[in-house]
Amino acid sequence: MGLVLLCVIWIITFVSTYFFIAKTWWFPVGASASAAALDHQFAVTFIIMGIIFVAAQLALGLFVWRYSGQSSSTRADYSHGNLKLEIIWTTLTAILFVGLNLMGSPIWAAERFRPAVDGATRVEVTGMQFAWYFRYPGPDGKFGIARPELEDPSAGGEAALGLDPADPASKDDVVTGIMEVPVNREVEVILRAHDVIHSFFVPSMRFKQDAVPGLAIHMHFTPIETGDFEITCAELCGLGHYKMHGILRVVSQDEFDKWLAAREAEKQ
Ligand SMILES: [Cu+2]
Repeated sequence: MGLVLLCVIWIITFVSTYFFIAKTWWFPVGASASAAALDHQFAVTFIIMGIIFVAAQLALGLFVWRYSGQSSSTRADYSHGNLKLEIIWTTLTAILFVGLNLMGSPIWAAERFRPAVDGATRVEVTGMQFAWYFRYPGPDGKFGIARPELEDPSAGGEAALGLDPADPASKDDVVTGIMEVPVNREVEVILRAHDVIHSFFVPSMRFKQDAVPGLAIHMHFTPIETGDFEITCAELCGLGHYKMHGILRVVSQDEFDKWLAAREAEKQ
């Protein structure tokens, strides 16, 4: 019986480890400036944790097998544990977790605590059951005032965001259903939520942040590849959560300027 259990434990360990090593279900190719550093941090964490996981499972299988043959008449020893061992593994675990956190925190913090550079493309992203809306400030560079009492999600577009038509700064604001940005230029994302908590997730950009009602969360990333990338909502936000996705289209600066000018012209 012990040998059977050992085989089962080891087979589960090796099969599950294989899928991670073979990268069977893995990230899409990283298309932002911070993707390489994030992937490296992820790989380091995974390798360290993988080694510990495999070692622990191998030992578990061995112990199951080694001590399974004892007859039930053998008197069991009571062990109070080993204080020295407990101190050692608790310390090692603490060093590992705090160490990994310290290694990763500069990458994490850079997208949040450093303000976006001057000249970044500013896009206000609003999560709403069950769609994403993107707002650009227009030629004046200023977002118009949006009033909660004017928000009308069923109307879509500008009305959904509650743009105040009386505010001159809102006249040139452009609201779109896809997020278009120029390549190789920082994108400042201003995240808002209309109703419940959503999570703005762009796997290819390695970019993920909750959108919280009542907050305007500023973050930034720099796309380094052109193309269409999927945006999903990574926070269960209601019945239509599964269909809450969008497109991030990264294009050349020229193409972006033309696209934005065309949206601006449509408004007039
Ligand atoms: Cu959502």
